[in-house]
Amino acid sequence: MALAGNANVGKSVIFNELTGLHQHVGNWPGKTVERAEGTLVFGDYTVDVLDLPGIYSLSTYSLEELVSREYIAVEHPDVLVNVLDASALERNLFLTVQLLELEPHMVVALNQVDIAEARGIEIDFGRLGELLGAPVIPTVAVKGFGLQELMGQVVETVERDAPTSSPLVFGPEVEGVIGDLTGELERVESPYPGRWLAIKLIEGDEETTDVIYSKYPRVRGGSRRTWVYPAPPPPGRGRSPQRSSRPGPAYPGP
Ligand SMILES: Nc1nc2c(ncn2[C@@H]2O[C@H](COP(=O)(O)OP(=O)(O)OP(=O)(O)O)[C@@H](O)[C@H]2O)c(=O)[nH]1
Ligand SMILES: [Mg+2]
Repeated sequence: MALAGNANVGKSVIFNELTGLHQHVGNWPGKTVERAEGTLVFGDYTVDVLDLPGIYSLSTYSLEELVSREYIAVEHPDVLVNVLDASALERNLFLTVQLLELEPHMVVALNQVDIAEARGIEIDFGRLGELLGAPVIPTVAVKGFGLQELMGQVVETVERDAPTSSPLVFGPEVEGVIGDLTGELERVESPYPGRWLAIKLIEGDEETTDVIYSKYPRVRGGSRRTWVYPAPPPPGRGRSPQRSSRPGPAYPGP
């Protein structure tokens, strides 16, 4: 299983609580990003746990984002545990929606519910789980609260071979464009879901447009409408210097 989420949500506390001394910390191959892996025994299972770097989106503005999205798309962890800060749900769910687009087997750890409660925030986690199409387990990692339940849900997800979580559905106009593009992308060999590639092309995601248009110019030429607008970087977030001088991707890219 892999732990993914924003920075400071409690991923490493959960990782440490689960794996204790059975850890190995190194770097991702060829990258300056830390890779922490560990194991725990839960019931009949020995579970490998990977603590992914804290990220806010799955664009490729940082090495951390690139490492995370390639890992999830290419290595397909049996279960992706998305750790959320319950006291800042709206901000945290921005990443959740993007993770769902990679169509993983997802379980949500709704962490820091103690802080949320102290601020008077009540979350209907059952309803949240229904809306996301993924089980949501409330946790207070620093007290170890909810972690047994979390692991129970992780194991259950594997045992019943649960269907992968589904991406959220956009409005009809956007869905129409995604549908057209996904059709064009059918022949594209990629570890990423076709729908994900379509969304990234619409967003003007640099990594995806570079790879797809150089290898498959037909996708650009064959489409009935023009829908790829070069997306400017979000304000204050230029491309990181690390990113432009990074060695080739560990994976072949989309
Ligand atoms: N009150 C409270 N504090 C928590 C909880 N979980 C984690 N924390 C605190 O939140 C802070 C961040 O926890 P980390 O585990 O380092 O967060 P992280 O997600 O690994 O952060 P990055 O490695 O930067 O991505 C620490 O000070 C923890 O003690 C929780 O459930 N309740
Ligand atoms: Mg951490």
